[in-house]
Amino acid sequence: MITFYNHLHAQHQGKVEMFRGALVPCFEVPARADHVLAELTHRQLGSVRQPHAFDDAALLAVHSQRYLNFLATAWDQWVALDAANAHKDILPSVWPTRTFRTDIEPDNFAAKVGLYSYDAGSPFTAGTWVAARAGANCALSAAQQVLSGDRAAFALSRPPGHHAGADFFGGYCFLNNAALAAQYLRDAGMAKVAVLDIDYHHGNGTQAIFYDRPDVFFASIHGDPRTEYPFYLGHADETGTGAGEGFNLNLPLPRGTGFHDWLRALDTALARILQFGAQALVVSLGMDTFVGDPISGFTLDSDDYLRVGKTLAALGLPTVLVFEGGYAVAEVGVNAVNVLEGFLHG
Ligand code: OKP
Ligand code: ZN
Repeated sequence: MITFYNHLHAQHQGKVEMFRGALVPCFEVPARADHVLAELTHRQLGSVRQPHAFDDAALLAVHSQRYLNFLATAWDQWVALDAANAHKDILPSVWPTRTFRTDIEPDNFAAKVGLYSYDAGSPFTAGTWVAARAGANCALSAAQQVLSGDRAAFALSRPPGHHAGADFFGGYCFLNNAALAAQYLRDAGMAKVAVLDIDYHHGNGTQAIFYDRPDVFFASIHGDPRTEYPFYLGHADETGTGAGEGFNLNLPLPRGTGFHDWLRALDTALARILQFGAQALVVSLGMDTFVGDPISGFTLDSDDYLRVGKTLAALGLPTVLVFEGGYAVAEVGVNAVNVLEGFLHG
């Protein structure tokens, strides 16, 4: 299996995120991807390549023009406010909630940041745009590889993507890599594509992007949003809207859920994906379901990921795997590569 590795990922390196009234060190750190790359290389699970370049049209197929303009210019706007800002990350502090307008982009920079975001935990840094863009290219390259006939491909990138919507960032995510891959497969002529999100956190961005569409089925297994981030989306009664009604499946599970119950949810999701008639599968591969994850609440262990990979492969679909969360840094490499090994040799 070919891996497209985001060689520019370390340019996105947030310093702090807001947590309980204090700025604490970021959980989403460059070492995460380094560990996966090291384990992949060690176990020789296929070649590692740099992503191909894609033009803006591939991004515009998912994201809005004004959001992409903002991402591309945010850092320069920030430093133009005050040269000393070059040493600090951008973090939002004001947002348009219910009753506010979002159709007018404010001139004020802080107001712009808030318009395009939804939490104070996702620092935007000097290299965020460059890194996120190269990451999107990894997902698109993996999709292209599968279109050319490969059974599967892996996009090894950070920052992650599944919380990013068409026009907002949040949850450490800026460009929705999985959605970009799925849309790329659609635009290349695959009529039905499924996105399966097995990160601990609900993929609210991906769900929102495809919520009114019958051509991309979205299924997600995640911590119950009543207690788990992103809190405001991911309930079982969200089944799609309009033409997309019936093409969204949420399987929230309580904090503390173990592999047995998690695997039953996976079987449910995979059965629905088969019933849908998907021609290709995009997996949002979050490794934060691991028992040792510092910000999550499921209890999968490292060996369980071999079985996860084997189960995904049994679906028999061309598969794009996209790296998402996973914050037990020392173990994230073994866990992610176990999924790949289970997929290939399970
Ligand atoms: C991103 B992905 C921890 C706060 C958690 C956001 C979590 C984003 C997870 N102090 N903040 O889905 O792994
Ligand atoms: Zn997550």
